Amino acid sequence: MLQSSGGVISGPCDKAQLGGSSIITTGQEGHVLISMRECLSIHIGQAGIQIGDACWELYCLEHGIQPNGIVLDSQPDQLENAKMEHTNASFDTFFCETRAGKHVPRALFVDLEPTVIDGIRTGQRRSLFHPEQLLSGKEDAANNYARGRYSVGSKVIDLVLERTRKLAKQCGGLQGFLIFRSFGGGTGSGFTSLLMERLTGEYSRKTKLEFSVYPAPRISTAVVEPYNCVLTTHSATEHTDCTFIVDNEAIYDICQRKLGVERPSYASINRLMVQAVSSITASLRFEGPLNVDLIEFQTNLVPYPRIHFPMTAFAPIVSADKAYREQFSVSDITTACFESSNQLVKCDPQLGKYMACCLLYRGDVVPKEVNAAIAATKSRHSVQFVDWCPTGFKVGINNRPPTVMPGGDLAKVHRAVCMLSNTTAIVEAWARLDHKFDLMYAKRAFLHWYLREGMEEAEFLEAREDLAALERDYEEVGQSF
Ligand SMILES: Nc1nc2c(ncn2[C@@H]2O[C@H](COP(=O)(O)OP(=O)(O)OP(=O)(O)O)[C@@H](O)[C@H]2O)c(=O)[nH]1
Ligand SMILES: [Mg+2]
Repeated sequence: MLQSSGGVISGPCDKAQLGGSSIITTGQEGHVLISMRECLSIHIGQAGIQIGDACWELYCLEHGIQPNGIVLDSQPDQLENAKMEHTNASFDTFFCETRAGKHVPRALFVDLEPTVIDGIRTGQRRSLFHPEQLLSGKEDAANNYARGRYSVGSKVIDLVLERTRKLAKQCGGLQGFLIFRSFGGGTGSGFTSLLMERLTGEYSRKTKLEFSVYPAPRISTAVVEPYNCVLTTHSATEHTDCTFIVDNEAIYDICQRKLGVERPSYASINRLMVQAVSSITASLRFEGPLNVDLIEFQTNLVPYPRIHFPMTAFAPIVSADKAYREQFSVSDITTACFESSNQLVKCDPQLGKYMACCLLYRGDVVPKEVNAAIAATKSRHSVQFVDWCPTGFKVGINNRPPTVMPGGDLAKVHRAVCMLSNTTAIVEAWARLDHKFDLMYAKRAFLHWYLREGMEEAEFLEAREDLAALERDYEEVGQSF
């Protein structure tokens, strides 16, 4: 375990200024000593759990950890990443090592019903987790926020908190929580809202970041998803520091158009999503050039507490059969991030203004090329920043190229980038949802299901007003002086 008092940086480390962007680089043998900053991942409901499964599959591949939790260092040729990670314990932020040398994810899987978690219990990574990390109840929330939060959810919340405490106790310096869920499911929306409130009560100083699946009409399973989404956004917004929205519709289209998957399954969608999740969390799991911890993301991306929904884009997205024909330069992948076809949320960035931009590169990338790519981007008219914000790009480089999952749709590439940008364009996603909410609510359609579980109509009105205020907040930050 790398431990030092207060996060001392030692070793050959230089900080290069790139016209408004800062890059910290470390020499090949250099060490950036950090105090232990563990992250707990909580995967809630079907979407949260299935994305979680893909996520831990990828993390294990990246760190050379086998599905049984043992590091693959006895056969270093088998996995190139295992070799790289051999002397590197940074992934202890995400994995807890037992005395027997097994690496157990610092994660909790929670669902109100058993079938999805049973898939993990019997799946390929069944021995990766301790049984206490996989928590399921008997009946789900039936797509109903009120059941997830009040009637059904309230019966399991104490057990979930108890298991969370147990995991938190295994941490030397818990940094925060990463929450994975859908906005539209009853458990994902309702139970998550309840949990976030309780986590704030118990861990008020810890960061909470969310990866939340935005409902897509083509893929969504219930007509009431806009209700659930508005209700959970209202109640969870003040308990979340940053929410990365992943839009199933956007990713479905990417899988079809760019990866040639005719009818993308959740597995295909999740595999693409977790590449972005992996890039976002890479600096927390790998020792190296730029250690952007959760707080640093937040500081750069969130100018006001409520304006905390960055847009994610990823490049290159290229299918496995094109692996050896196409290679992409730093300039190519940087440019691609500003195109809507590489965004994980459906909205038009040209209609909005940027407040912040983080570029997280992986693989064969040098600062000079990044500098040139950013300069070219800034000169383009289509990329507009708000008046009050310097056009600063925060850049991170992780020298390890992205890892592809066996049997996945993505090609192995030498370099990739994930862009996190706070743009006013994302308000489009809220407006779309609010409109759908209004259509149903005008007729009070499906409301009785919620009232029957003890909710009051006032909560609907309050939530909808809050979302209207959020739309106005975004308009305001985009206005010129
Ligand atoms: N990306 C992705 N989306 C999913 C997945 N599973 C479900 N969804 C989406 O999530 C929403 C439904 O929520 P679920 O996560 O299934 O619901 P839940 O949280 O289990 O809640 P209940 O089943 O109502 O108790 C829909 O918009 C689905 O399209 C998945 O594996 N990946
Ligand atoms: Mg479910």
